[in-house]
Amino acid sequence: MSYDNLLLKKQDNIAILSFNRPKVLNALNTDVLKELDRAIDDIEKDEEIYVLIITGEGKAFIAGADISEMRDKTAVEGRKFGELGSSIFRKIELMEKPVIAAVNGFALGGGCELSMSCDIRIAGEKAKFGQPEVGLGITPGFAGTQRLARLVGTAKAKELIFTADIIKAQEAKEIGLVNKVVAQEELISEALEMAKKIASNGQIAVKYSKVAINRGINCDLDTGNEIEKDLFGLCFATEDQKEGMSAFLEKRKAEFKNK
Ligand code: CO8
Repeated sequence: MSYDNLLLKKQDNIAILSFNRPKVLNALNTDVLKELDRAIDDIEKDEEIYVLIITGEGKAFIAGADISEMRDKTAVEGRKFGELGSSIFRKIELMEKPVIAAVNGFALGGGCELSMSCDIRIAGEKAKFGQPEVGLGITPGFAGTQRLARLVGTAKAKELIFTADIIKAQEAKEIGLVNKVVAQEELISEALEMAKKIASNGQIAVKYSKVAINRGINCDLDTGNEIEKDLFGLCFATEDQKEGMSAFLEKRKAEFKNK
């Protein structure tokens, strides 16, 4: 697992993946996106990793797709680039493992879009969010129109996208774009604390809960309830369910084996 533009650290059952092109504020070009795709596959396959944290080196999380690469693209190339980013971000959203974005600085354009494909966003107090694409003469292209509208509602998404406004972490929290805002120097420790809490639970149950939410949110309530009931029932086929409930009744800490 070695990468040119990414750093991957593992501790306990948690992986921290950092974008590492600080000179260009971690802008996403084709090479970085392809490497990200490979890293996500590597992390998903690694059974020792339960939770993934994504962050950026330097003052930015990601300041967007790489404008110097995009400027001269044709329509066909532009669409292909959009497809590449969108498919990788969808892969992140559908990972079996929970993903936390630890947003350390600028999360603009493709950076905001990447953060929205993660399950949870924790922002440092200096983080800034926005979809400034219309100022460059393009629409958001890595599913920003879709995920922002689903997260904050169509009216706020339209305001942010049409004005290209960049908002501070606290406002991002107020509109429901981020889960919490923490002191800048405590960002990674706060993300790790949440990741450890998630990692201490039954991982099959965490995975099924993620599937139920992701699938159910795109269905009517009755279909969503059916999905939940099936996954709830399946939990009773796991050793973790017996262990979790026995531990409660025996007043001890559960030792999950993720089986
Ligand atoms: N692409 C390429 N280079 C970038 C980018 C970027 N997105 N952002 C910053 N950089 C580079 C700068 O050019 C600069 O390079 P150099 O030192 O060689 O001049 C370096 O990073 C440092 O940046 P600044 O000097 O500008 O740093 P500041 O602190 O003054 O400003 C900002 C920080 C406000 C973040 C500023 O850099 C900025 O506005 N960046 C661009 C933000 C932006 O518009 N992002 C959206 C890009 S479009 C996009 O993401 C669309 C995604 C979907 C595409 C689908 C296509 C089909």
